Amino acid sequence: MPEPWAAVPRYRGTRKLAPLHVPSRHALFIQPPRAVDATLPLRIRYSTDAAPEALASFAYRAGNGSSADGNLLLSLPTHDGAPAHEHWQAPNPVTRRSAFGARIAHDDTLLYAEWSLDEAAHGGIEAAATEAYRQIAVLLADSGYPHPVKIWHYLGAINDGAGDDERYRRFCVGRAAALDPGQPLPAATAIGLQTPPDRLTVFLLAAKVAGTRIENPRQVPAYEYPRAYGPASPSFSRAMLMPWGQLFVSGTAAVVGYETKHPENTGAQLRELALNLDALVAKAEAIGGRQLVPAALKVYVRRREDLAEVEALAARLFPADCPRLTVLADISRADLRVEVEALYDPVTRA
Ligand code: 3EB
Repeated sequence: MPEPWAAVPRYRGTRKLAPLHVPSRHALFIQPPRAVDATLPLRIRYSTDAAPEALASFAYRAGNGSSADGNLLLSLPTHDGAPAHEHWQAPNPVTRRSAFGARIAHDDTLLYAEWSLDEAAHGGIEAAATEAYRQIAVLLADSGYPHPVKIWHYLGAINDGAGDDERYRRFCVGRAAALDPGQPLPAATAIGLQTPPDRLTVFLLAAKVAGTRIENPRQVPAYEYPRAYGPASPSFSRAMLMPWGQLFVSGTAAVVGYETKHPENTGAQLRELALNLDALVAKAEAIGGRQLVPAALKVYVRRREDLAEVEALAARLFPADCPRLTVLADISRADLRVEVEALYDPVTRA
């Protein structure tokens, strides 16, 4: 039996990216020339070394435990198995402290906060999510950075449990319980560590100024997903466009409308989510009036056996000069095999 995605036509090096209905604007040949503005409030870099001066740093490797170098360790193996670091760099000096139950770092524009909650000590994933969001609410109210830009959530065994007992769905219930109905929702990523349930890791990027929430014209807003996807719909917006022009894109998967597309075809899911990114970015460009280019992409792949395929396809779909990290991870919906989160920069005009 050929692998299911073997049926997907390959890109032949012609000017069209088969088999998308429209060629992805991420393809190299339609990228505008890159002009990176070093004064942007956040730059994301992937490297093999630590960066102690960064606003935030994450270490990616397999296994549990904490990172020896002060970075937050995320138990996500990289696509080639080599340890990797992600750095969020701010243009100005960073101040660090512990407050609101979190490790905090901030400069004049952005605040980063990081929580690690022991699930068992809080009475399970649902209660831990509620507690995390209570602490986030206090931080937003009292820190001087009142506007959430994006929130990341990492938990083990995310798809364990049947139906409404699935751990991701319980997480969504716990999160929703701590939010006021109608509250504007930030961008988000929710990802499963391929480890046993242990700690809920949450990190928050908050700003002094408010962004504009962007929804995807190809997707039903996640906070309006039908009941079949869980007792509480996922509380996030598809992207947040900041006044300085950067676009923070939520974890984006092959969800069209509210349904998963190509549940058996990893390559087709990656192509479909690239179309979702295209549509979302086009909407943000129309609203913001500035052209956007991808500045950092993180690719989450569920199945180890798909890593090589996804890496090869991602290399064709996304510009070669955009930093990209591919890691092995579980995705919040059991039938999703791949998800991409991204930061886009505004194109600076010469
Ligand atoms: C989706 O489109 C994919 O629960 O915070 C992506 C990003 C997803 C964030 C979240 C979930 C979350 O529904 C899943």
